[in-house]
Amino acid sequence: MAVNYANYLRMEKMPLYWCPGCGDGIVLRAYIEAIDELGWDKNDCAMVSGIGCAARVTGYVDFHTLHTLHGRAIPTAVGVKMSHPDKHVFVFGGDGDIVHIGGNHFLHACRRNVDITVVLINNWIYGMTGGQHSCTTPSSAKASTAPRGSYEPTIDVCQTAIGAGASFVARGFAGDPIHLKKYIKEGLAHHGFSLIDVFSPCPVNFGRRNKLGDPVKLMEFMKNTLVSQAKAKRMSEEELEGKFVTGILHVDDKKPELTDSYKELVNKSQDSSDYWAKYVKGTLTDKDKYSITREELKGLYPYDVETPLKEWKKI
Ligand SMILES: Cc1ncc(C[n+]2csc(CCOP(=O)(O)OP(=O)(O)O)c2C)c(N)n1
Ligand code: SF4
Ligand SMILES: [Mg+2]
Repeated sequence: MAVNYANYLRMEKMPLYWCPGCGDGIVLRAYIEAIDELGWDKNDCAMVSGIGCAARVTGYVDFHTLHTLHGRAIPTAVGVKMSHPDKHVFVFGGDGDIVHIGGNHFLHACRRNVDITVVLINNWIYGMTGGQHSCTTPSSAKASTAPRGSYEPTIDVCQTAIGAGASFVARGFAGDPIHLKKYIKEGLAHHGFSLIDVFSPCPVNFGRRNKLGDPVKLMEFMKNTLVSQAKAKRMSEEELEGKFVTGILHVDDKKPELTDSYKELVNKSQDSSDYWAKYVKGTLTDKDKYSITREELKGLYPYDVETPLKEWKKI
């Protein structure tokens, strides 16, 4: 059945801010189609973004949305998910936002395996602010902060995510929206931290400065940096140098998910009658406080500094 895109968009906010030839709209379309195929109620969905061209998306989609600070979309989304574990929570953002300034938060969300989906629009540049280089800018490509070409090595976002503990990692391309939709859909359905790294052109602040021609030529240029998993298997390490592999690169269904682990901890605490359980439930009496043992105090210290410190003197 045809997708009713208007159902997922705030039509009163149109036209979109993005430049002609920008990949952001293609990624958004694939995203909406993935949600539509999953049949999720948009009122059960929350999208969080930071700042940047890609991050502008939270103004346009008709989910619950939060347009936060540059680099801070992920921790905000983690907070939303921890307090609403039954809802679908996702992050949309650029390479600068998610992995450059936001790199620290990115690593810890991967490690914690919290059930959010991050769609990273990787256009190799800080688009919104005029083309400064980011950690994904290809070596020797020009940027406003690298007029003679960047001399820094680049980061492979997917390998970084896998190394940090993400349980679903895929790479797609705005020039291949059919596969992109599939990766996004599988990432959304996955229970755990999912990342979809999407190579997407910024003809204005990357293509133009690097004299790559019109948006179609930039698409072709990006495509030539990508290889499918099947093809990569037949290539040597030397041939793979400077290439990025597309497809679903990693899935781990066994790793515990953070909101589940937290729920388990809360349930255990609720069932118990020890000092900490009473503290959490607010049923701690003065008698409990005065009878705390040194061993219990040691166990509690990292969580509750004030009360045990006061009680320490009374033991
Ligand atoms: C703390 C902070 N530092 C810097 C900025 C300025 N700033 C806004 S967007 C942006 C870069 C965005 O690049 P990216 O995340 O790759 O998104 P794109 O515009 O390429 O989609 C920067 C540096 C800011 N808003 N806040
Ligand atoms: S500056 Fe680049 S990333 Fe931003 S809207 Fe224009 S083409 Fe897209
Ligand atoms: Mg960018």
